[in-house]
Amino acid sequence: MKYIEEVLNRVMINNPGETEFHTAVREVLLSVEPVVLSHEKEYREIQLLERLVEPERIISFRIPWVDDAGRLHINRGYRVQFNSALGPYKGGLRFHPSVNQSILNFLAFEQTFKNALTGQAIGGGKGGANFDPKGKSDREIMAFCQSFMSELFKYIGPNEDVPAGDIGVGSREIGYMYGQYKRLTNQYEGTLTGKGLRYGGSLVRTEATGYGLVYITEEMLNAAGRTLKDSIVTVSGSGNVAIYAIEKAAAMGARVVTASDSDGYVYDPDGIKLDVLKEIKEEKRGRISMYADMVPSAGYFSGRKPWEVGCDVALPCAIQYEMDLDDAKKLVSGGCIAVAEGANMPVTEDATMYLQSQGVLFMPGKASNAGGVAVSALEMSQNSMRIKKSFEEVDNQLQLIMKDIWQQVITAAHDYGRDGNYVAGANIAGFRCVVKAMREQGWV
Ligand code: NDP
Ligand code: 2IT
Repeated sequence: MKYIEEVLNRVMINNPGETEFHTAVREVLLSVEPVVLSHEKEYREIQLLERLVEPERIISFRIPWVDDAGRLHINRGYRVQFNSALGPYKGGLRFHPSVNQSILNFLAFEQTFKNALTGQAIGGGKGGANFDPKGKSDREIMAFCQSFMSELFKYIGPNEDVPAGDIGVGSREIGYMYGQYKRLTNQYEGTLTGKGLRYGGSLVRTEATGYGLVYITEEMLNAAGRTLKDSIVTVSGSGNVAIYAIEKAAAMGARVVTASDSDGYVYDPDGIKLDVLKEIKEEKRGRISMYADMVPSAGYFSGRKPWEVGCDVALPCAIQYEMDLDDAKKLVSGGCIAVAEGANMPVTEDATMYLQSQGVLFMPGKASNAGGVAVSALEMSQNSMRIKKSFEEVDNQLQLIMKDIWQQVITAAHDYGRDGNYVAGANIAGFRCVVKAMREQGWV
């Protein structure tokens, strides 16, 4: 049996039922096959793939908290410290009812290669809880964040593990967790990123994932003789990534016609009005359906996804597996020429293969959404140096990082005879970087 198949089997046996994790490992290992084949003997001897797919540490803990009616609730919290070959564990915290070991293993595994692509000194990690922030009062969110941090603080630190936001965790939650971390440790240090601008946060961190996604999408389009200018763009989600992807795409001359949440999507043929979207989502914490109530040109489609709307470019920015094969077929018949993942693994495996087979340009999340964690790393270095960089400086660095990722992706794809396959390019480039560091650091 081939080495890769042996390792994949081992992952399935050691992590039963963890389908999201299995899928993520399979995608990476299959696309780095040419690299593995040329080093198979050495990798086997040092158990390189076996070590690569085994998280360095998994922490899980109980989170008791009291709601506004005085009732006690128990949730489960996690931190997966997957790989520290390139730096302290780095990655977001997700608060969502779907959170479980499989989803966090998949996200932390992906994060390891994404972080490598940024060129920054950060290893891979991810955490969170199966807590549903929807409908919770501000006090309940604070109580939950404080209880979560009362366990997590034991395992994190500026040179150890630096969490940030993800689904359900934005600046409010990071603020509450930072306050509790500081109270427990008596240290004012850069242990979380995405902090408020007056207490160690970096300019551009809020915008970074969405902006970075648009920067690399433009690179990919330009290489094919196209541009975002005058393109029709569909976006899913209406959270942090979606909002700033819409903002930057519109600034670059695209017309972004959709936004969504887990209840449905809005279609605004005149282009999504960002001030209205921000008011609904950032201030009122409301539902996307409110957009259609506030904007006469818009329609709301309950229980549906935006991929049925004809577009040039689609940017899925919500959650894993939100675009399946049927959606991909609709996109192709609607004229879509490019898909770039803002979310982590929003496009299913079969949908990805279909899009690629139809000649649709496809950029995987570990390359296209790396701008967020890249600016998190810039926040870490600003905290260490006790300096604050200007918006322009950080934005310029972000643009350079996204250009560099694009170059790494196309170069790796070319070197291994996979020109145009950006999934292979991103996986190979990230893999080579992590594996080189692991080899040089010995059997740990
Ligand atoms: P937010 O919590 O800010 O927003 C998430 C959005 O996705 C919400 O609009 C949410 O709607 C929607 N959503 C959730 N589940 C579904 C679903 N089943 N169908 C349709 N929409 C859904 O999260 P972020 O914007 O931070 O994260 C979005 C994605 O981007 C995630 O995959 C995350 O891992 C990834 N990412 C985030 C980064 C960051 O810096 N924040 C960096 C890199 C990647 P609802 O309110 O209904 O739940
Ligand atoms: O998926 C991701 O890259 C994030 N949620 C951001 C992680 C970070 O540490 O900024």
